[in-house]
Amino acid sequence: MKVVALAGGVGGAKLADGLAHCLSPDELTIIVNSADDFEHFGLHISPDLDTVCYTLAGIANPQSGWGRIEESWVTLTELKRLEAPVWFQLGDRDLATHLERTRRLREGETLSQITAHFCRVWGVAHPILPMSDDPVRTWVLTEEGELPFQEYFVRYGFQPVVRDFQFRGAESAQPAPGVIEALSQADVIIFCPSNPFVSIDPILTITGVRKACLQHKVVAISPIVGGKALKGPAAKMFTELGIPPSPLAVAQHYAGLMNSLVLDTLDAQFELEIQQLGIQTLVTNTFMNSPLDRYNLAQAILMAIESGRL
Ligand code: FO1
Repeated sequence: MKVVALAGGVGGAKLADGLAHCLSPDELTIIVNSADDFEHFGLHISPDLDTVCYTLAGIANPQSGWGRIEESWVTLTELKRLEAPVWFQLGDRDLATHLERTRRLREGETLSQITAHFCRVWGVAHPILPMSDDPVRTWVLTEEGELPFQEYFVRYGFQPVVRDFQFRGAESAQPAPGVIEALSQADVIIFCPSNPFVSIDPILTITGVRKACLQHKVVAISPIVGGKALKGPAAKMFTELGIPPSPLAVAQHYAGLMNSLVLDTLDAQFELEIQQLGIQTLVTNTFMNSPLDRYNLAQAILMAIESGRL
């Protein structure tokens, strides 16, 4: 079975890792949001790409889910002494990634070429593609004004109340090499349990991606469980946009695009209402607290797809 997974940050990376333990590199391609990318200290930082790559390489920080395991913070400590802007925490090992990515970009390599090279070095066999090699940047329109995504998310701890989102540059951004090819060959496209507004939607704005989704079976995993986001501000965003956060809200967000939704056992009461929208459902444990949880969830989803339940 050929699977394409669309993924954003930590939740997406965990399911992508589970899928990578069930499917061969020929069977699974992971397309990652690059609209969270930004420049800091003159370095090009690709948080979602790094989170997915580090996770599949087994070198992600298991506590935070982002950044590196066995990280040291010498540079950040010295930067703090120099009164530099240290609101975005860059560890020493992680810094090597950003330094080398930035150097290669300046030499003319593309983000997807650099990602492929890093994956080779880190021993990641499954193809991980940025959604685009062109710059797309998420801006969050809040009650306090418009903010670049990482300022909203990290600097202000996603406290400002959101009104809308913009993916600047998306209109002219081309899909990265391999993105449309992978989507067109997919038996199923999986929307990982990533933030619908700022992780999956930016990928869907890239030319050809939404159209490919409309032509294929799409299975989404709800990132909202028990009215809360598994991680990050997804539930808060739904609430601030006037929508009670639930798997039903996720189903309605992806309406017309998605055939099936996987929801947590804690939310089983929403199953009927979601099915009444013409969406197939799978109710299972979606918490991924261990690598075994990731594998079990991926396996349950793939088995349900193979048996025609999803
Ligand atoms: N998230 C934080 O909440 N605080 C940080 O200081 C932070 C640093 C960071 C450094 C490298 C990296 O790849 C990711 C980092 N993240 C941090 C996570 C990241 O900004 C967000 O999780 C994603 O952009 C949202 O998907």
